[in-house]
Amino acid sequence: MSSIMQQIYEAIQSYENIVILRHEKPDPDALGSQGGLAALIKHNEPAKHVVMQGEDEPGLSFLVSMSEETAALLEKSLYIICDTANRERIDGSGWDKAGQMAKIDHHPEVDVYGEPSWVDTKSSSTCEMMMSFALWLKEEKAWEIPAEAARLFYAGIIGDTGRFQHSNTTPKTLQMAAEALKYPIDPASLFAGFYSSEETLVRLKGKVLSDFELSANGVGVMYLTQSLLKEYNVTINGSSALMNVFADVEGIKAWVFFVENEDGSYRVRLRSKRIVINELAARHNGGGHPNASGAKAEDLAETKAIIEELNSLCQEQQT
Ligand SMILES: [Mn+2]
Repeated sequence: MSSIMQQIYEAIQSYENIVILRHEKPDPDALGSQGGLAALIKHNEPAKHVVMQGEDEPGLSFLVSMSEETAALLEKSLYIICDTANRERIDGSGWDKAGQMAKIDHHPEVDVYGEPSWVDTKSSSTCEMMMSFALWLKEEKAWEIPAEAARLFYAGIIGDTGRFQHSNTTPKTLQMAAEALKYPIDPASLFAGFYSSEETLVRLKGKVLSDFELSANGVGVMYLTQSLLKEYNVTINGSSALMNVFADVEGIKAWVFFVENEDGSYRVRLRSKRIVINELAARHNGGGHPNASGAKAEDLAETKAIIEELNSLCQEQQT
């Protein structure tokens, strides 16, 4: 059997119409793998009709924009799905009617789909896989790597490794990033796009860092009241960017933001390092992941109850 890269190459060769999709609420790895692969194919196979589909992500518009045109002739199209573990999360339509559907991803395989399916959970990011695919195409098929593809693959690697800080960073990750950097991609402008924020948000961040409370059990608490949000001119949605600003304080196990709604109730944003918090969230009209959940509190009394429950969870687990 030929290598997985050869199989994906052959799939690309077999179709004139290629639609590239990724998961909903895209992050830099999703957009980078989608946009970079599109740039790579367009550059080397200019006769092919390549379409990127999905909702645009306003905060990441400096990376790539989706195609204006829609896909034609679904049954004669190859769909390539990037960075998406399960079909439920695919952002875009028509893939269920595609002539062929391929998967390229690094998440644990919760939903087996795609022919061929290239899943490498040891890769930091789908973009790391894409960069190695690009190098293989260069070596084996004499393809060129356009700078735009290298820029987008680099962006995805940065995104999923947190600038090479997370434990998913391997020697291969750094090698692929180094290969991308051989092209004129201006990483400084990428960093500016990722990490610059509005002044109002930076000022509120200062307020949060000075005012959050940390209990002896390792529970961090911050209230964002209506008056505070108005004073700092930050919206409820905008304030979600502050979720992790004190997550690195020594001794913290879980943390919560109570964001006051206009009617005096609260949005509850919960995070934890290890303890499981989604059951607590479910008891307060919410839910989510074991370490990242959301809930609702009717009033101040319910926020106090949540703080107490979090403290007992953290006290139970003294690790
Ligand atoms: Mn990813």
